[in-house]
Amino acid sequence: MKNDYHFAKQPFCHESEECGDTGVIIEYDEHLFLALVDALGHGTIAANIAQKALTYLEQSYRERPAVVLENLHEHLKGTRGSVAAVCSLNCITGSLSYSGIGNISIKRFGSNAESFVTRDGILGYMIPSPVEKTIKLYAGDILVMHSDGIKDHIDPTSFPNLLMGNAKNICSNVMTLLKKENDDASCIILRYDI
Ligand SMILES: [Mn+2]
Repeated sequence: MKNDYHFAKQPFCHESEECGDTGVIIEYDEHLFLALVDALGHGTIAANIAQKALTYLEQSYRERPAVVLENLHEHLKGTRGSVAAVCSLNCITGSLSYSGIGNISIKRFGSNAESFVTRDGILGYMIPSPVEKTIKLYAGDILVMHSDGIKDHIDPTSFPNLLMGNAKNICSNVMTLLKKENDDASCIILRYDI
């Protein structure tokens, strides 16, 4: 088992500014927990919500994705709220469970190019019951999770080298080539291998 993953975030104005996007990747037993959060708005208030979410996620990585989102919703009540995507991967079998609330993307490239559907809502404010689905990743698949600060249409044919190289390279390509001008941006890349 050798997985390659990377997380990057960038505030929309200046490098030094606080970011309302955040993410975490935690490896445990034979599993990988990946979560991405985009707090509403930007600047200090959003960064504080993102930090609050991160603190929760760092303690909850063993839970199933839908449960994580339900609990994160409770945890963020009283704040402006956030959207989030959560994945849990069994690194041995390639079984990937995912759940998402709000405008945040989970995509797979490789054996099959597809975008996974998240449900509308704002964690901390109002959400439907999170739906959790499970798919299978195959060796060579690339999982891309990104906030809406990244252009939604990732077309590898317009950027032939976009998904080339290791996870860190891909993450850097996505942040450089697809970042929008007017929002915080974040991205998690996982290259699945067995
Ligand atoms: Mn955003």
